[in-house]
Amino acid sequence: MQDKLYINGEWVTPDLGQTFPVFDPASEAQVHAAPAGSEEDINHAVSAARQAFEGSWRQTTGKDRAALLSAMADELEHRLEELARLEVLDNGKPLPEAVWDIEDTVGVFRYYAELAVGLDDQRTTEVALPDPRFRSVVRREPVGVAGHIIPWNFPLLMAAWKVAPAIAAGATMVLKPSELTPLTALELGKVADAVELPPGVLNIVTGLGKTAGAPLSQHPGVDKIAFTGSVPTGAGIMSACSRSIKNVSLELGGKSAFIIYDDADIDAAVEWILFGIFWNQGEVCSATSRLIIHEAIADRVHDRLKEEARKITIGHGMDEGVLLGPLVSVGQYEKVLNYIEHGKRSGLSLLTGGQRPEHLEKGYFLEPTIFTDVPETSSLWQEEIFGPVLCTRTFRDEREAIRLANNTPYGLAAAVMSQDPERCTRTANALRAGIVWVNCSQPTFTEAPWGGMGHSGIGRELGQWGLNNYLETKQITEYTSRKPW
Ligand code: TXE
Repeated sequence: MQDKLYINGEWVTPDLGQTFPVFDPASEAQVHAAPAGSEEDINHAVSAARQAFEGSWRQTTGKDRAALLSAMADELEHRLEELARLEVLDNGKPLPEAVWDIEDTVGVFRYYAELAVGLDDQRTTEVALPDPRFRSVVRREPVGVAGHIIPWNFPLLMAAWKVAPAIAAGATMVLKPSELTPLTALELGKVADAVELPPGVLNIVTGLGKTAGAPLSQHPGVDKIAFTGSVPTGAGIMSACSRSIKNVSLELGGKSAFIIYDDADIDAAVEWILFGIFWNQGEVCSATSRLIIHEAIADRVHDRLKEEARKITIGHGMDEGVLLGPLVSVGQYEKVLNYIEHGKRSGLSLLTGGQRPEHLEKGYFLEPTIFTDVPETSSLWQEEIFGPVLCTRTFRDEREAIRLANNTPYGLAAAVMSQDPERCTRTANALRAGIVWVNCSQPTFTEAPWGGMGHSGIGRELGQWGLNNYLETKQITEYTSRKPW
């Protein structure tokens, strides 16, 4: 495990020599003292990124950067098992899910390697003008120095969603991982070393939000901030970015709805519903945490959900067969428990769960929890809980289902299930969400845009959209006529 920051291609001790503790959420034991970067370290990292950006990195072709991205993908793939285990130790998630994360991370690096090659051909495109005396071309140039502030629910994958497209575009960057899960992000520094990524292109400063994240978002030498995390922190970052008019993209929380119509295949729906809320402990921004069920099938769906939720194996992420690990931290555990207690105190009907599993005395474990008939005004219905807690309500007709689904400030994702394709399309078109899943929930493809509306954020990651986050658009217009203007 790394105990130094990665700045300008070197492993350096934090300026103040401080550390912060990293815990295994399954045992509650401290497993590492990670380097705590401060404003001075951020300044150092931003200057290294600026110097790299102004230097030979600027002259690299997409093909050059693609070779580096592919080499990073190979290196990550080579260390897949080790990185997945580190992710389990740090975040708590079950090992098979950590393996998916690292496989996806490898895929993201490979995908942006392809897009980087394509960029060489598309760097300059012609614009058709109505006046033949002029010729105009559009050049796509790297944004400059990017700041990446990322969360703890998919530690390495969230880093990859930002780092890979930024490298593809030719930007340089400072990555600030979450203080709850800094371990795998620091390993990216080792990957950069192994493939000889030029110094300063990727800098990694671990540390706390206030003392490392805030100086990064406020730094006037940073051209772009890409953030994934909570709404309040995102709002603060946006306001910090406004001071030096930085380009900003935000992927914030969600309270995504899952609508199930009366003609849906109930067995298939139950599987997707459980996966949509309980994978990764429900610590997923797109978790379909509000279930909106047609009243005619509500009893059947509830019975099946209760039966299946109780079969979910809870335990240490490294144990065979475990599907639900601990929540990431004591803070997150208390937050989720407070919502559950509030639900119980306010008389909500608890279908299943709602407490620590009896067989687990230590660790931030919780049973899969389902509240039914939750009022629209309840904080459990309106606010992001970010844990294994599902809230359900019934509806009578399509209009009511859509109104219920759209009635929160968020707009990240939504799911709809029905065997009627027209109804699915009508519903998908009417939902205010950046991602709509039809007859499924949660599948995420590197090629497709990811991001939300309303309080769920600004901009899109992944696919071509993710690359665009790190590109500026410049028009060059030339007067080509010999006649005087
Ligand atoms: O988030 P923060 P937290 C939601 C989820 C969760 C809640 C709180 O509901 O319960 O947020 O989690 C950095 N300037 N999501 O407290 O604070 C911080 O160090 C700059 C949804 O962990 O948003 C970390 O690197 N940076 C989400 C990152 O911001 C600051 C995933 C995220 O932390 C900062 C995670 C500051 N002032 C939580 N303060 C999703 N959209 O997937 C903190 N940070």
